[in-house]
Amino acid sequence: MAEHECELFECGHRACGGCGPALAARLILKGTGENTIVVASTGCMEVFSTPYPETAWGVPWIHSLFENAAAVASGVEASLKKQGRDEHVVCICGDGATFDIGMLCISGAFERGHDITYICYDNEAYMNTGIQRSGATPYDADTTTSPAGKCSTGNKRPKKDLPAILAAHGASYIATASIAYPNDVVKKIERAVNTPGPNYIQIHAPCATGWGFEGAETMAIGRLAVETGLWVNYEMVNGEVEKAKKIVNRKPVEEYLMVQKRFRHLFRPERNVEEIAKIQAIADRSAAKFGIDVVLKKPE
Ligand SMILES: Cc1ncc(C[n+]2csc(CCOP(=O)(O)OP(=O)(O)O)c2C)c(N)n1
Ligand SMILES: [Mg+2]
Repeated sequence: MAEHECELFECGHRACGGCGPALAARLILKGTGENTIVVASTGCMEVFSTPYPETAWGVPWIHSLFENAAAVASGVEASLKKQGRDEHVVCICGDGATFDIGMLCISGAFERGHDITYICYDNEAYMNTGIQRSGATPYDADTTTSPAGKCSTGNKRPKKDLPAILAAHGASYIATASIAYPNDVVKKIERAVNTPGPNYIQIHAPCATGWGFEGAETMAIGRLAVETGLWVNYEMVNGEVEKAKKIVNRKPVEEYLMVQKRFRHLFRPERNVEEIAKIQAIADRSAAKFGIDVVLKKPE
């Protein structure tokens, strides 16, 4: 069967309704095609897609530890090269595995220059173990290890800039994407696996359970992240930003924050004007950095 005609990531798995990462997996395999070997770290996606003896994966799939997917992929790639084989080697890992515990192995794999594509599905916390914060958790998000309450407004640290860290490793192609823009995800994955060298893709993948919204809203929440500038879709080639998705009349961050329980404390018991302004400033800085704003005057 020709590539893209069948689903390489099958339905019938055990993800929550409206799971952003499950959609990411489907889109990733549409981009890689069937000539692919997946290395997956421990996390939600591993758990919901491979309950023994079943699997949702229509391509060879290896489960690594939480921390060493990039090292396992390095070995797979080296072995394939020695055998003269040409499968794409792709890591698909959560943000905890990527931003925190797997950093050492990722750094080593990128520094050694393995021909792998490392993909992080970014649901912005350790969801599988009960919504603990990670280095990808955004400022002020309520998680079980950054609880909002009388003394705290949630996660106090900014989201780590992992694309910049991997650009500093000399990665040839880096892109951010969102499941709310499916064709863009597929195109970027295709480009990454067909670009030699270690490449990195980070996919924004909203989590209904961890962020606190109805499963039917996943796409709308994903779009709001982009439309407010809190998530920017861009591509970097050899360390330089080549393209960033422009946003016409960027929306205020409230529109994204107020529809998720993880930010509910910013609106109750009363609006926390100061904290919302800090989050607006994060979006404004990033919009200016990537030059995404297009301001059109509304007709009088
Ligand atoms: C060394 C080690 N520490 C902790 C764990 C427990 N653990 C399993 S999955 C996970 C969180 C995964 O988070 P992330 O990578 O963001 O994936 P998600 O579950 O959000 O999809 C943790 C802490 C483990 N398996 N191994
Ligand atoms: Mg996660």
